[in-house]
Amino acid sequence: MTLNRRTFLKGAGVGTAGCALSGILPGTLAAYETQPLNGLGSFTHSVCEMCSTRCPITARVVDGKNLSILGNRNAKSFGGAVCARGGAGHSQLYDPQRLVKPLKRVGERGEGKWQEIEWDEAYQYIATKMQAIKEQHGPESVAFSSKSGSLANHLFHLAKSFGSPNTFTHATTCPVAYKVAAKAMFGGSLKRDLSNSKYVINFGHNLYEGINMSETRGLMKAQTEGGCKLVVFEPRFSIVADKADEWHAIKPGTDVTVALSLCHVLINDGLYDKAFVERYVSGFEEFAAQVASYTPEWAETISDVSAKDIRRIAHELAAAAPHALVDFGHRTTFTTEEFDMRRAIYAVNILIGNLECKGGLYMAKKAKTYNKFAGEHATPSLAKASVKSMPEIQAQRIDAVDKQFSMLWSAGGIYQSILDATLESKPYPIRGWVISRSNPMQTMTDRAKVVEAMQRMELVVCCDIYVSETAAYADIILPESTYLERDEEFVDKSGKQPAYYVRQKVVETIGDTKPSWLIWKELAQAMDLGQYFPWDSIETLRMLQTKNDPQMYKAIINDGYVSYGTPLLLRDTKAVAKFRARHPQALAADADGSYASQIKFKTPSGKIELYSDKVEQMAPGRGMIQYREVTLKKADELFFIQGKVAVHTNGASHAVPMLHRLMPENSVWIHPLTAGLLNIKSGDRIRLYNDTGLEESVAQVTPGIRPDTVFTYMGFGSKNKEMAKFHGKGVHCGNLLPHVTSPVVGMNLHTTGVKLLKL
Ligand SMILES: Nc1nc2c(c(=O)[nH]1)N[C@H]1C(S)=C(S)[C@@H](COP(=O)(O)OP(=O)(O)OC[C@H]3O[C@@H](n4cnc5c(=O)[nH]c(N)nc54)[C@H](O)[C@@H]3O)O[C@H]1N2
Ligand SMILES: Nc1nc2c(c(=O)[nH]1)N[C@H]1C(S)=C(S)[C@@H](COP(=O)(O)OP(=O)(O)OC[C@H]3O[C@@H](n4cnc5c(=O)[nH]c(N)nc54)[C@H](O)[C@@H]3O)O[C@H]1N2
Ligand code: SF4
Ligand SMILES: [Mo]
Repeated sequence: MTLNRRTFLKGAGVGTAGCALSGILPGTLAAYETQPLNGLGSFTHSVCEMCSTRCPITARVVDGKNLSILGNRNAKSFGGAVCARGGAGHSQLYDPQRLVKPLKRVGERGEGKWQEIEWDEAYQYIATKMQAIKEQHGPESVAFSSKSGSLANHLFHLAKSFGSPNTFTHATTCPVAYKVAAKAMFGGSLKRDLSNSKYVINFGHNLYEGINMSETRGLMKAQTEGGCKLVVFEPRFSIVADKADEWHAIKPGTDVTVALSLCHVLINDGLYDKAFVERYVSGFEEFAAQVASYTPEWAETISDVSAKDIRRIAHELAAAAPHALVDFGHRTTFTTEEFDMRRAIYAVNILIGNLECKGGLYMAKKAKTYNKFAGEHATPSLAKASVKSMPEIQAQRIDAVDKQFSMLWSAGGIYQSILDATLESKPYPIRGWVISRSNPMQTMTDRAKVVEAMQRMELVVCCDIYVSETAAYADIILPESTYLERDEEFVDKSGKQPAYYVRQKVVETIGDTKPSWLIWKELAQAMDLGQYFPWDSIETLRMLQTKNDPQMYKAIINDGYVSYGTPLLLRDTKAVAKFRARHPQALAADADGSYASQIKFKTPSGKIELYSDKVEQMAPGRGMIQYREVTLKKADELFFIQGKVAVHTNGASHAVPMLHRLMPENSVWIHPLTAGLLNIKSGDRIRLYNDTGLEESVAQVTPGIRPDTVFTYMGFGSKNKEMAKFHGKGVHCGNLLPHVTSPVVGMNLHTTGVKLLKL
């Protein structure tokens, strides 16, 4: 039997009666046959989605079947490689547990009783419920959430068409603090030139496990080829710590003291880049006065990092400047004071003047900026396919209750405010929740609250590729085609030079699944909102995007990833010389051969702001960076911290057969001293508990962690019985973390206290 759309559709027609959990779940791929592989095959360029890093890939297909996945060689910084998860894409594609048919809940929420239904029935059901909520409570009572990325825009477009302002990405559970901090100080986001750095200070950026192919390879290249020194502050001996020149077992949540004391030494010992500060920075005097008391000796008392080491590291960093950087991290949920933690990190970078230098921090050069410098239309840009006369939305967002958060709404909103709104009517209840490519039951905090909020809703819709823990509580599950089965729009991937890439269908769609852009369009049509979705296909959207340049369309389709021009760092005279040689009409360089005089910041003062009036007005008392004590645990508890593991993605990949075999469960890292006191040995079953919840797993006794801290890889312990393979295996971190919203950046908090018990 051939594995094609026709046979799947045929197969999907059978067994549509409601059934409980018994072996094979309706709507999954389990019942379908596969066939042996032969032949050489063809290659398709596309984009990985095994995690949200979304690396450019090239997939090999034989007889219509995806065999293997490599990195797209046209994207140089990715080195033609993928990580273990990226290489396991076909294992997800052909996983028998994958969804291939819409499901309707026929039991209680979370009971696990499902019935396969047709798409039209699913749309009708959702549309009727959404209309009823809209009429009774207003469209704002429906929230829409999705992991950020191109497909989020389609869901959010549906939200706007429907009239709801309540759209959320995962941002407050992941990166938003470093983004808001950069916005406050530089007026926009920054990138790091890891591969050219000679000295990197890393505060828990887990790049050799929490993988981003380009950055991970960048750091590897710097260390192995460029002689870069890597200094790591981490409460545990992570792989990055293992590969570092120095590992300092910092106390969780105290990194800000070390960053601030680095600033203290740079200023006090006259090591900072005075010319840079004079030219680009405002608020230096106030900042210098602020850090005067933040000595390394002070930092040592809080962080357990030796003052002598901090002084030495500050001197080494200054000696390597400007080809050096302090990494601002990725997941920024270690404390409730992440805003100042990330601002303190940027402050060190500012003091060593690494902006727009090789090995430092830089701003992305999108087509508009690049062409301005080039003095010609050197690079085509993508147009936006916008729709005129969208409905006007009157209602306020549920998270727009306090102006201290006003820098983050455009960055995705406060995701967990759905809990406050639904459970406490703050400021009004959410009654319907449309979720796509997001698993808050596992990845937001306080699982019990997420369950309670979902139980209170009149409608929960989940679009996923598996019955995720969240989908298990939905009324309707909409099965999206996996990334290897769908076409998407062109995406801007610019870094030091403009670049674009595209996701293209690698194999024919399996089963009765659809890409989410089509799902949201068809749902809109079911609610008579079709006029807001005038495009009929992804091809139309791509053509609208590239309407000014058909060549660009062809280039991206053919190569999968296309970069234009030459890398541009504005204060790197070699890069500027190369750029000017390439573009004869380019702007004249400064006397020193750089474009230093052209650097602009979109802050109120037009400078880099160490002190921010805007922040002071938004959140009184917070204009200046400062240390604030935070309490993350009770005195008799241990710090509980988490991180990514190289072979899994958050809570998403645990069913994928190849990855499941590599790591089916997480264990809990415990220091021998702590374990000894509790009579715990490696392999013992243990309980972790606190005021929020209780979890059980296996102990792993290791000196690679502080005695006051326990660690586990996140994403395990899923409690939905549909996924029998990993149900209940390991610690469910979200079940131990309290529901918290941090000031200014609105972040979730992923560090808390736990007690241990040997079982
Ligand atoms: N305790 C704790 N919590 C955390 C973290 C932590 O370290 N500790 N990390 C945080 C971080 S950094 C992040 S980014 C978030 C991640 O939070 P989420 O984005 O919620 O988590 P994921 O597990 O990455 O993916 C969400 C869902 O997407 C589904 N999915 C995968 N591919 C597709 C697709 O092509 N289409 C559709 N529709 N669905 C798909 C998966 O099956 C999964 O159910 O979690 C945060 N939560
Ligand atoms: N393999 C894999 N790769 C991924 C992902 C994945 O799920 N799996 N997810 C992607 C996503 S969504 C993201 S956001 C990135 C995440 O990228 P990172 O943020 O780099 O990764 P994490 O592992 O979440 O966490 C950070 C590290 O911080 C340490 N840590 C915890 N508390 C503290 C503290 O107070 N101070 C210090 N200094 N360190 C602390 C943890 O031990 C952990 O090693 O990875 C991306 N890449
Ligand atoms: S880091 Fe790995 S899983 Fe994530 S997008 Fe890249 S190749 Fe895929
Ligand atoms: Mo993340």
